[in-house]
Amino acid sequence: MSQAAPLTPPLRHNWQLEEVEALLALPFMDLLHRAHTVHCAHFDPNVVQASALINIKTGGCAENCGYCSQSAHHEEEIGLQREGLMALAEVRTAAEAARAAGATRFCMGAAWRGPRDGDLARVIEMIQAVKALGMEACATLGMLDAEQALQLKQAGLDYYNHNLDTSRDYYPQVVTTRCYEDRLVTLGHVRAAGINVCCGGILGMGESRRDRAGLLAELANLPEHPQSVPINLLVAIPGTPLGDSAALDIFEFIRTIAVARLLMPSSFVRLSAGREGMSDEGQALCFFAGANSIFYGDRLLTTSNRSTDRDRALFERLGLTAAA
Ligand code: SAM
Ligand code: DTB
Ligand code: SF4
Repeated sequence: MSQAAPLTPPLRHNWQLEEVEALLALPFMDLLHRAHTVHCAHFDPNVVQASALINIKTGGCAENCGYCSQSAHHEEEIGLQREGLMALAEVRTAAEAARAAGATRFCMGAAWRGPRDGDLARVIEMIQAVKALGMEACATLGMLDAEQALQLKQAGLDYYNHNLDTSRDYYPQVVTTRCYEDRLVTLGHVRAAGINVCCGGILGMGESRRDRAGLLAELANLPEHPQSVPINLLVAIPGTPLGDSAALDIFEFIRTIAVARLLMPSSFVRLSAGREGMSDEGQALCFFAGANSIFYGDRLLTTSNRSTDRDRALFERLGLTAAA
């Protein structure tokens, strides 16, 4: 007698590019059905985790990421005002407001290639302040060495965000001041320090479906699946090298969310940047396909996010609740 397939098969770390491409190419309804089934086996599909985001240091970054408004390389085209590291009291006030609005995690982003030691000491105070409010703390500060990752862990940091952004092949089209391996090395330090990894990418940068498959395979084939997988839709910022990118078909975006759910069934998949321009129906399909986390609050880093009022209304209409 043949045995029924287990509902939650063991997590895989050996995905072949062709397998992932085949999943992306499934008929849309089949793909969503499969992804939703896997989602329900691992999570309550009506609960969405909400993270607030704050930019604690703005602009003047040494890296040349083509999507980013904060790179010093395209500063003149954008005209973004540089701002130094935010004061501790201001960060604490923002975290209190985010908690009052319903966010459970507070994510602090800094436009650095990596933190200097003096910077890190100040970020550590911010992490401690966020933790003292009873919130989870997340930071995204660029590249870390092993010692810096350990210091952040000791400070109580719950998550470190460090995205692979796209496939290994397409990466040099997006950024040339660092390489894929640099990202993987930092991710290794974060993992070794025992901090949860938040790692995903950006869609809609002119990459092919094969590149999207490549990104998902890289993420799923890491030694551990990232605990959190942010899938950003490019916010095309005028003046950035990718500011004129053609909009990605929303169904292609939803397919990628669904395949992220299939490959990394027990990870949180975050429907990240780009929600402001997305329809309610598009977002509802993302949640159905397995997205179960969002950035919540009126701002992302340098651009606006969908308003909390609109998010509350959408949750109400869909019967979704924010994770406590
Ligand atoms: N400097 C750090 C780094 O690059 O890791 C942390 C901040 S950086 C802005 C965090 C992430 O935001 C990037 O890795 C990228 O995936 C995402 N991001 C930045 N600009 C974006 C944009 N215009 N649209 C979508 N995602 C974006
Ligand atoms: C992530 O994956 N997306 C967030 C967060 N991690 C730090 C950033 C989105 C930035 C969107 C463009 C901006 O506001 O500058
Ligand atoms: Fe700097 Fe991060 Fe922006 Fe790249 S994405 S330019 S590393 S702030």
